[in-house]
Amino acid sequence: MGVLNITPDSFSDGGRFTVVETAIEQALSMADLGASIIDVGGESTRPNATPVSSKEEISRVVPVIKGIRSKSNVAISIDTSKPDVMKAAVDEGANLINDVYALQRPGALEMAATLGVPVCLMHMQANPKTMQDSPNYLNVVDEVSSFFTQRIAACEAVGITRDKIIIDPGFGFGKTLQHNLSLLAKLALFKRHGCPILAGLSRKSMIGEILNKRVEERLFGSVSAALLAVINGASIVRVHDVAETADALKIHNAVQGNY
Ligand code: 7PM
Repeated sequence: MGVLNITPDSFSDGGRFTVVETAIEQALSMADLGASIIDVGGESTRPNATPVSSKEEISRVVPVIKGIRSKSNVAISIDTSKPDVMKAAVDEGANLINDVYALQRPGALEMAATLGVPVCLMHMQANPKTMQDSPNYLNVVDEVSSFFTQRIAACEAVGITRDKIIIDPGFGFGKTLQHNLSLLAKLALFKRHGCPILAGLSRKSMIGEILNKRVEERLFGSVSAALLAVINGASIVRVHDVAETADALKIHNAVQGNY
């Protein structure tokens, strides 16, 4: 899964046409380099990011989803927590809902059920503003696992069957470095839920902390972490550096007998 952020600040220019055209090109390039899913997001999850209305979020993502869909059959994931953004995106051809709130915002669960596409349920402690203030768990693996049990049950209660659910421990979302390392080390335990596991580690501060490197220096750490996640049971890795990660995973696949 390749990350595509469509926030005006994520492109140097800022003119709408340029933003949309650049985003579409970037998506097609990631697909070309080996991404099978493009994760399109119109609102930043950054702690101090200004909140975006659903109207604004739709106006950012819809032209990009339209453009990708008109030129490619690559799977598109919509990174949102808002029901009306989910609908607008799926109506334009998005194939998956990626929600860092795990469908806990009002109306999200029902909308996802109505739209009938697969969903990614990510674990987060607290919210993006406060999550890194004082992450606290008795046992992070157990607590994240019971969260999945609860959210999968909530999904099933509205008719989202388990075969449409992907689970994600939410690296960096209300977790210290030690919490993140425990989750990565024990990732295989989440297989008991019977859902594919998604892992997003790309360029995250846990890698920066271990290596003492700035975000633009985290490529090798990110590729290593993605490979480890796959070895430990992840089916999908959410990454910025598609070509480099694809190389690492091709080596893994070859060793697994798929060369
Ligand atoms: C600030 C904070 C900027 C967090 C960017 C981020 C994930 C995700 C993100 C993830 C799933 C980032 C994150 N991370 N969706 N969206 N899993 N499912 O580093 O780990 O990309 S945003």
